[in-house]
Amino acid sequence: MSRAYLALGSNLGDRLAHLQFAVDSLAADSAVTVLAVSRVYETAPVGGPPQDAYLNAVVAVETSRDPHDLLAVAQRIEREAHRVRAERWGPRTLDIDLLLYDDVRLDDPDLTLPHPRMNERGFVLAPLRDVAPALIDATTTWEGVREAAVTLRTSWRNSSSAPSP
Ligand code: A4P
Ligand code: MG
Repeated sequence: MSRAYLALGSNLGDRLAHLQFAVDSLAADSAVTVLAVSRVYETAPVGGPPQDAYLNAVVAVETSRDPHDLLAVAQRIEREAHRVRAERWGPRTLDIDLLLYDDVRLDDPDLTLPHPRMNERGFVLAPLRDVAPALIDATTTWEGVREAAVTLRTSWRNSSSAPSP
């Protein structure tokens, strides 16, 4: 079993519903157990064209899938959320990035680990700190990142650690 951290982002449509869909879909995968879900942050867009604010969160999982397989699951969930890839860093219903996977370092064309831009991005580091406080300095603050007044539910229904009904 491996431990991985995934970043969720949405700035189109019902942003919270898209993040919730991502958490529920990850939990529904029989090879993925959701261990923790961060708070939700409302964040100013970084890069790309002028666009609306994002909601961002991070999910910690345990998984028997290898990194490429986990990325494939993330991309399937993005497609199910009707994500349209129009332009890089453009607005999206749902973005799911793989931040960390154990101590794996990878530089494949389709998968870089750790995520190459995570350390410069408050919208990733603030929620990552919620679920992995040992990784990030407790005193750091980031401009354009604020806690949103909403939370994500954790669905254990279909995960392998689901309590018996
Ligand atoms: N890829 C390589 N490594 C990874 C990885 N570790 N995790 C490849 C996920 N994907 C990885 O991604 C492009 C390609 O990256 C994929 O084909 C995959 O094989 P994409 O999701 O199709 O496109 P993208 O998300 O537009 O590009 P990218 O480079 O992932 O953008 P970022 O860096 O994710 O930035 N501002 C705020 N406030 N909040 C946000 O969430 N997100 C972005 C997107 C920009 N600004 C933002 C936010
Ligand atoms: Mg992405």
